[in-house]
Amino acid sequence: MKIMLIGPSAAGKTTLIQRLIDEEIKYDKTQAVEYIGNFIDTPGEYMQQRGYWGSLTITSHDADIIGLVQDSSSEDCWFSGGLTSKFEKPVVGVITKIDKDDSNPKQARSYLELAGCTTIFEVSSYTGEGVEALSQGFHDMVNKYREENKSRYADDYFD
Ligand SMILES: Nc1nc2c(ncn2[C@@H]2O[C@H](COP(=O)(O)OP(=O)(O)OP(=O)(O)O)[C@@H](O)[C@H]2O)c(=O)[nH]1
Ligand SMILES: [Mg+2]
Repeated sequence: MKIMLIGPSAAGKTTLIQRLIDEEIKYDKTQAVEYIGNFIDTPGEYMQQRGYWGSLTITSHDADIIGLVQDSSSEDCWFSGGLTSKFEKPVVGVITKIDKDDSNPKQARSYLELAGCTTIFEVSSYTGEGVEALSQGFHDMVNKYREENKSRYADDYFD
């Protein structure tokens, strides 16, 4: 199973992956698309700069599920309305940094809903809150998608 995270720079994608795979949490700027275990990490600039969109789209075909990552302490929204329809895989919304004093999960949720996310998780990679539920959510959605779309893919596609 491959989970691809997309979101602006500093949204917390890499830190979330570190938490999900139980690695030491340390800042490590993502410089290129990186495959880390079951995850595909992407640099925020790839969604913030139009010219890189093609790369994200192509890589998304390698993923079973896409996570749009929104920092709950940021007022900026980089997701265009209806963005989820651009991907042919399930897309979930992920709200990060809910431990912060200036966290505003409600606003973050409204951004992700406008982007088209119907399933949204709230997490803190620092405290671990919500991370287990997110992990389970990824699994459940991928399994459902596989079951529903079996006939569209070769037998070994999801191996
Ligand atoms: N308080 C708090 N800070 C966080 C959390 N997650 C990430 N951060 C901090 O936010 C900053 C950016 O995190 P990254 O995970 O590197 O963000 P990114 O989305 O991978 O950024 P790019 O690689 O530039 O695309 C770092 O300083 C993290 O320590 C969180 O859950 N809580
Ligand atoms: Mg990163």
